[in-house]
Amino acid sequence: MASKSVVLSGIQPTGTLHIGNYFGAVKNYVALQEQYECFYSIVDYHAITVEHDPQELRKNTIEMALDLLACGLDPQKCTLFVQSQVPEHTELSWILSAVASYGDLQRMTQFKEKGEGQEFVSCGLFTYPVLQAADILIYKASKVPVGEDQIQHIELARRIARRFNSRFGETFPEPEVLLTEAPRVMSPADPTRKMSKSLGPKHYIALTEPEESIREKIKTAVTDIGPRTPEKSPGVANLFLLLKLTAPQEIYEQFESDYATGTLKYEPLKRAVADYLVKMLEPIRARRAQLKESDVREILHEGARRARAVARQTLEEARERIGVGKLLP
Ligand code: AQP
Repeated sequence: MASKSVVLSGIQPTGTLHIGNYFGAVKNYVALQEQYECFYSIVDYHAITVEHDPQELRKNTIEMALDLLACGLDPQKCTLFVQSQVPEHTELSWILSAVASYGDLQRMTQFKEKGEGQEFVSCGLFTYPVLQAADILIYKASKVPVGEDQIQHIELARRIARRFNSRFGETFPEPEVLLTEAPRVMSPADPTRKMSKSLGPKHYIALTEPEESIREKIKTAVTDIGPRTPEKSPGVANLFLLLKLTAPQEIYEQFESDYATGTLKYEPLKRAVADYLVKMLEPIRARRAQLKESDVREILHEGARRARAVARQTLEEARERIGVGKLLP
């Protein structure tokens, strides 16, 4: 029997999951575990490339696992683990840094955005995409479910794999990006920018956010700034996207038709978006409330054990290929 294709994705424990992360990536994680060999990593070593609080990081790592399990990750169907528990990632990252181009890293927009205006920019923030390539390639993953903002990093991982393979022999598959129908959910407060935690609380809606706060953020979401045009403004398009993702199709179509005929009022649109979003989040919150932290720690421990068994083999192969294998037979 042919073995299943491997899927890998990572998520940073930098706070709570927001609906951008959910619709852009995590929803896909849940669907893919039914079909593929999936490795999902809470990438704590990525989170230390910007200033962080060690206590918060420890807490957020467990919180992120709780969020992911509440969203529907099933430890019987996928391997969920914390990146730093599989130190093979960082060793492979060093090996890959020898075939990663400095020029390519300089072109990474996320590095430019996160480093811009900062007094101190760490070397880790610059080399972060190489560790990300190692996260993927160490499982020989061929599919990577991510949001649109990560496409450039996955393309870099492909180039790194290609260069390694051409210098040292075929070792890594070139991973491809898997996008959802919502690869870029925008901020309600500034719909020209992606929903993101680092912009501040107005700019994201957390999965665990209280209902009133969700309703308030949708109610005050930016819509049209100028006169209404046939093409939706970014804010209106974002509200329609959220409605499409959460409401029954006929409801969505009704609002679309009202928009097309120029009869749409934003107030009922926003009310519908908030209602369906709150409804969609209910089972996730309910599952999260049932989860026990001690069980989650066990799941992560077992996940790291399984991930390590695979990662160790690939690392050994890469070491052999570059000429730093075992000294004794
Ligand atoms: N707005 C988004 N729309 C769609 N997908 C998104 N992702 C992030 N934001 C959006 C996807 O979520 C996954 C996890 O991303 P991450 O671990 O890189 O989280 P993040 O980028 O730190 O989340 P934030 O809130 O967006 O953080 P900052 O503010 O630091 O940039 C990835 O697959 C990502 O593409």
